[in-house]
Amino acid sequence: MKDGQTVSGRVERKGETLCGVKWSEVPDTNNENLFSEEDVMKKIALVFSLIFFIVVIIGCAKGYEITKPAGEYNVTVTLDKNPPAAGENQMTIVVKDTSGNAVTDAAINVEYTMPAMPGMPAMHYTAEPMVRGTAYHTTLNLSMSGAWNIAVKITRHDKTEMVNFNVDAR
Ligand SMILES: [Cu+2]
Repeated sequence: MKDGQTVSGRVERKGETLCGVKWSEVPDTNNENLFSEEDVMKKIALVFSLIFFIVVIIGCAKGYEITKPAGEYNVTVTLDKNPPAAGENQMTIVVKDTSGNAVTDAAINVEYTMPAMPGMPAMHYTAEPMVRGTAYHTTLNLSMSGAWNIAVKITRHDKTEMVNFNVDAR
């Protein structure tokens, strides 16, 4: 079968990749009974649920991720939900020095704020991630959906650097 050829509603896209997963890794469900209408419907449903499943896995595994420089550091922040959600979000912070080595002896402070909105005062929370392995971990509890500013302050050797970013919580 050639790329792009359609068989009973199923488009073959072998070799194409989505976030590193090859379409050809979707199990081939073709067999001799391809042309029974009921079987075709079942196969289409199976293929679509497999694709959906793979996309969901990729989405969950990736989460939200942002990398920014802060002074001499390169900081990667990940949240387990993408988009971040109202409620608890697991946050991981990796701080790398100019040589690319993980920095594990910094004191990290996270401030997350939502500016005042009509009928709602500004909200301000802090978290203090703890180091485990080569990353710092904490939980952000976003009290409502909407735009949040997240500031990650990295203090080490009496010097503080900061990374700032915005998320739109759902
Ligand atoms: Cu608000």
